Order: sequence, then C-alpha cells, then structure tokens
Amino acid sequence: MTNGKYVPLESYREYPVEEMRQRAGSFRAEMQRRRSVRDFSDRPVPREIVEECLRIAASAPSGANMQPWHFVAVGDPATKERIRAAAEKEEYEFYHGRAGAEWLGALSALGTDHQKPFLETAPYLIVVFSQSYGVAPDGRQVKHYYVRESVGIATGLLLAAVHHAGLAALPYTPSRPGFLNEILGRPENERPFVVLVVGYPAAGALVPDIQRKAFEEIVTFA
Ligand code: IYR
Repeated sequence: MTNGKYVPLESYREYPVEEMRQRAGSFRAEMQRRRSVRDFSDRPVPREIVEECLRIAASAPSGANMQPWHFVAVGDPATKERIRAAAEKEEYEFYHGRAGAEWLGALSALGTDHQKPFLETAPYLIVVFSQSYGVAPDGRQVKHYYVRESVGIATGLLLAAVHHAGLAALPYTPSRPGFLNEILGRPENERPFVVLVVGYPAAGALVPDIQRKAFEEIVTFA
C-alpha cells in the first residue's frame, strides 16, 4: 500500500443489518430462479440491454487489473449460422467418439446432443474470449495473470446480469472452439472461454429435472 495512487472509496454503501438481510435474501431468491435454457425464442432483444450486461461484466475484478477478456456480441444471422454449422460439426465428433462413455454418461441427464439450433434461434451469442497475454500499442506482449479466474468471474457477472435483466441464457462451451477465432476474426492471443447464448425462452421451454447439491455438502464454516 505504498506506491500506488489512491482515491477515496466513494461508491461503497453500508446498509443496516435488517436491510442487508432483506437484500441478500431477495437476491438469493432472484438468482435461484435462474436456469440454463436450451430452447430459445427468436424474439429480438434490444441491443442496449446486452450492452448494459456487458458493462457489468467489464466491472469484474481481474489479476493485476489486466482485464484479460474480449466479448463479441453476435447478432448477425449469417454469422450465427456459420457458428452453428462449425459447432455442430465439432459436436458431432464429440458425441460420436471423442467424448467417451464416462463423459456421455455425465451428460445424459441434460439430454444434449450434437444439434445446437439455439445458436441460430437466440438473438445474441456473446462469445467470451480470454486473452492469454495482452498486446501493447507498440506491439509488445503484456503479461496477464490469473486469466481463467478473472474471465470466470466476469462471465459469472455477465450471467447474473442477463438473468437480472429478465432474459434467459445458456453458457455453451463448444467442443474444440478454435473455429470461433476464425469466424469472428479474433487474434492469436485470444481463446474462446464460453459462448453465452442470450434471449427469451421459447414458449413452453423445458429444462432438465436436476437438483443442486445440498447446502451443507458444499459449504463449511471454519
Ligand atoms: N459441448 C457439448 C458437450 C457438453 C459438455 C458439458 I461438461 C456440458 O455441461 C454440456 C454439454 C455440448 O454443448 O453439447
């Protein structure tokens, strides 16, 4: 705490404990309504909503504040079509050999297969890229730190923001996702981290009948 330049923390707000309890509880209830959706409507979503959510993602903390991410919000139907075609080709190989029996067994409750119609139906695909290093204006490489942790946090905020806005999302992790660099023209220092499929759920959308682990199983106070 000696060398950096500091400014007063003006944005922090303290709430009375009762209000804190109420806020924590209502946010919990709100977040517990979130489900991953695979059946999307083609109903358009205003671009400014997606922009707001991306600004929230961009507020995430990151290793040495390097912000090692880039987000591509794909709304163009022709680009979505190319992404779907390339993704389904890779997924076909995944589901017909590459995955192996154990992985396919773990996925069976989700009922997924190589077909990814949502990549065309949903109005937006937010492709989150992680940057393994940065590139300074003079072309020199800039080291990035804790890249996966940082991009994971940003993606979590993005997912929460999309849900909070009243939209549905699917964090889709394509098998062998290198085609996303090609289609979206992203540079060599960037790797696709996840595709957040965003839109309204289709009327009558179904979700897998699965449960969260018990709280006691996943939490220890020490
Ligand atoms: N990428 C494939 C397989 C898949 C893998 C995991 I781990 C999932 O939680 C869900 C699917 C697909 O999206 O179908």
